[in-house]
Amino acid sequence: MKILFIKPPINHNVFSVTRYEPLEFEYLAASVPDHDTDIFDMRIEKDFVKKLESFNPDVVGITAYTCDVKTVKNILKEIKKYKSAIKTVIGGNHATFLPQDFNDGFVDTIFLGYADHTFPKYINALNEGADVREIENLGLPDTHGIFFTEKKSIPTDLDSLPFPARYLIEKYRKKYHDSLRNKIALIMSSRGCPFRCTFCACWKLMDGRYITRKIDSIVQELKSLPDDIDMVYFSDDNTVHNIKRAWKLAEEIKEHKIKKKLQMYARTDSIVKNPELFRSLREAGLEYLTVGFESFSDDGLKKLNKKTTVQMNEEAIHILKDLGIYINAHFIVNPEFTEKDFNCLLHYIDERHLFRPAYPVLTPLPGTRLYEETKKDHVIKDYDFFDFAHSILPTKLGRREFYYQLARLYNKSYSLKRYLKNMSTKKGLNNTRNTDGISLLKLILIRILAVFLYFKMKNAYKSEPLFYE
Ligand code: B12
Ligand code: SF4
Repeated sequence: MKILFIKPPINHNVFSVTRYEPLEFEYLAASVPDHDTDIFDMRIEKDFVKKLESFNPDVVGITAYTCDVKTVKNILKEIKKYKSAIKTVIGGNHATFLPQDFNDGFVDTIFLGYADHTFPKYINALNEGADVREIENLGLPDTHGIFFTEKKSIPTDLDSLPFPARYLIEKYRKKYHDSLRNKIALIMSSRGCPFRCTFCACWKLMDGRYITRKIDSIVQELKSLPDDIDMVYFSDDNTVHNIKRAWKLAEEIKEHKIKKKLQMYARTDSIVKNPELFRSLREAGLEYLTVGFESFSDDGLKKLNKKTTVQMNEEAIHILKDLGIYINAHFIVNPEFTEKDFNCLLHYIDERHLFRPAYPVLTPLPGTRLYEETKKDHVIKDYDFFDFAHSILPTKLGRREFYYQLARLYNKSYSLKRYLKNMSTKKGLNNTRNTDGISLLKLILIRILAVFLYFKMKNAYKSEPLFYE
């Protein structure tokens, strides 16, 4: 069978200076080696109808974050208009938690959860004319609604999965990069998370379990990456949860002399309890660590069920700064913020010399406890705005004031004045440690973009489909 995977274009609201490889499709393509597969990345190329004409697929698979749902539904409609015989299939986070959103006559099959085992079963069933209703974890839309096949736990053996079919994205390889334009590859080393944060549904995808790949297999995959890849991004929910394993990973990477810059996710409790592990990971190449600090107050952390404390966050910052690991610091902006809260957050990051902060607005993503608890209060229903820059929930401040404060927060965080101040403070293992790896040239570029972004964010209330004041 001929299978085409389509990565949708980036949502027009999302500001993104990065573009990462579509790992989900590389895994799915690898799961059906006997079939003819291709990937079409609409973040790079636009004309998918031309691709349909030239490739002539039997099956088209699409993925969708919540903020992409509207765009993806339009693409699916166009595909069916072009040729209704093409089987259209959808998967990913949104489809898993709100499959009913795809019951619109343009989708043949909805995949629920990780599909490494169900996708090949499905393709083989189609190929052989067998009944797909025998396959677990599918939603099959029909005129009466969606027929759900048996729900089964996702297999936990990640080592039996074939390596991602990276040869399919060779044509795009030069276009995948991080915000500093490092050529980047993604690697999945674990899945799931044992924590239960209220704003996150990632843990649900693995039914609350944390499963990992064997270190040998990760090392083999790292070794198989093209030489010109500068940076490897661990696309896990919680890369450093299993400490013993993380030690082994660091040791093996060093032993095998793998010279790539690494980027991972970690929680502050893992950092504080294991500073020496992070030294070892640093020696193995860990350059950027994404850390969900989430809040500057214990009360805020408690409400999010993060199970960390401000004290822990504080210690983690010191450890990482001392080790010279750049911190991608995430802080959630709560719609209940007052002007004082915005100021406290700014003060917090300033005092701690955090120079790569991101401020996602608390967003009730489908599948989260937050979504269930707030469903009736959403002031925006349009999925295009589930972009972490708009507030789906009512804001305590007026909408105009809320976005002004958010724009100001970003503007001040990345100001030239802060940069120069941080440059002149104590230097550790790394000369630019207090600017978290951002060079002056990079900052100037950020500042140019920031002018545009500042006004976009400040005026976000004007473009909202529903707002009140
Ligand atoms: C790495 C990552 C990124 C990377 C890029 C990933 C990429 N390929 O482009 C970066 C950091 C750039 C990123 C950006 C964003 N991300 Co992100 N990201 C992740 C993370 C941590 C891992 C994703 C991954 O690579 N997994 C490994 C692959 C192999 O698994 P997978 O994608 O889940 O695919 C499997 C199944 O879902 C299923 N499947 C998926 N699609 C399809 C399609 C078909 C046809 C089928 C059959 C099956 C199928 O089968 C696959 C194989 O088993 C997830 C967390 C998570 N647990 O999902 C968040 C996550 C997906 N991201 C999320 C979001 C919101 C974003 C942003 C929109 C945030 C923002 N506002 O900037 C941006 C989007 C930018 C863009 N459009 O490119 C949310 C999505 C939630 C939602 N309901 O929408 C998640 C779940 C995190 C969260 N906050 O909860 N992200
Ligand atoms: S936010 Fe992070 S720590 Fe919390 S449940 Fe999600 S992946 Fe786990």
